[in-house]
Amino acid sequence: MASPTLSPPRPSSSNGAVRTPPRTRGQSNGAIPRGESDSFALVAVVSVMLGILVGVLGIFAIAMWFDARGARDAAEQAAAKVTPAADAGMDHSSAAGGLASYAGAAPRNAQDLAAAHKPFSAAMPPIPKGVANVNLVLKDITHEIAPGVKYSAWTFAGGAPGPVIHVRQGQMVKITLTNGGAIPHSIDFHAARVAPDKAFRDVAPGESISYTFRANDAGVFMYHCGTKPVLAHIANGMYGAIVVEPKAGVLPKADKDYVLVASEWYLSSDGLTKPAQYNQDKARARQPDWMTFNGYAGQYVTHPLTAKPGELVRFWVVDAGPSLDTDFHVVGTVFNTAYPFSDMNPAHALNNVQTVTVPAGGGGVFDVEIDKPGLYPFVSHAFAAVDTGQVGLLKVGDVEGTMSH
Ligand SMILES: [Cu+2]
Repeated sequence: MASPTLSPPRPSSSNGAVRTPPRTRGQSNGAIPRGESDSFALVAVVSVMLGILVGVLGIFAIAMWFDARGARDAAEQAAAKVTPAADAGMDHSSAAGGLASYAGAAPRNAQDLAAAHKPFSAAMPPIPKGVANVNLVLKDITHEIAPGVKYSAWTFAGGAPGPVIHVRQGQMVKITLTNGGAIPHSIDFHAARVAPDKAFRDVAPGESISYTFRANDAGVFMYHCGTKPVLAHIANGMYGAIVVEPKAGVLPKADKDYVLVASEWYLSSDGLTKPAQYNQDKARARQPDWMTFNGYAGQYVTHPLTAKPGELVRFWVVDAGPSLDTDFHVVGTVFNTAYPFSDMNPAHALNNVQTVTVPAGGGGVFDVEIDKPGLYPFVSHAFAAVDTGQVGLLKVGDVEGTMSH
């Protein structure tokens, strides 16, 4: 946990001290002439008075330092008081201002760890038949967000993001959330038109909630925990995507469908030796340490998504936030078709555009067809996001090597 460095005031004696002139040695056998003896007396008096002054100032300085410490302690205690007792897994010590960045922290064997990491599957799962039964068990886990960087997360079904859900427009969806965590949680589906005070209500640890909705709105939607403080629950990993595929024939058939969930991570420590926790100050200041697609920095750089030349690749992108937008862009090409805000009406689509914003809490769908074999980075073109991990590669054709951006 980062605590502010309060350096005590420098002792007043270290600056502004008056130097006494170097004592001149008596030239004749140690006897001091009268005039000189007077001036030595004066210097002695001034020195004593300065000594007293320095002492008094020193006492003041120490008193002020204790005062500052007392004020800081009081602020921390006050911050602790407004923190709900149920906030296990959060670090509030940063209430005194810990915005130190742990972006890019990595162990020596980071490359090996990245290679050994099993990437979150971006491939679209099949559509279940009949009612889509979605059973999510919430678990508190240690989640790796970058090579060797661990985080104490709260996750739907054991991962951040939670599982990708795929249904067809008009299909019934039955959600069941079982709370296997330590504090209350809930589940809010953006694809649902339901009374949130009932369907999205808090579930106590050990209990379950169930509700159904008909997925009449096509697109890619966020789901997330909506328990207060929502900022913390989303930042701790409680989100995922549901794809509501438009009715057959509305969209051209894609050869590859990939789902990406963008998110930010706000860390209390570098997470290398022990799992980091949520840092409230950074989350409020929107200063993430890491940003990811599907919960792990740069995982599709090491393990690229693939396509053959000329295939239609469709990206279904949700930005889980909690607070920053994703400016989706594929380097080296132009979106043939973009469905901003995941409005899937083809008449509203954009053609031949370079970068499209996916807002926090929203979605967007992007079609690309790439003829030339190569490695095409996909990014949030707000480049601080790339710098902190929100980048992957689409490998078109059978090409070698890698490319980082
Ligand atoms: Cu929650």
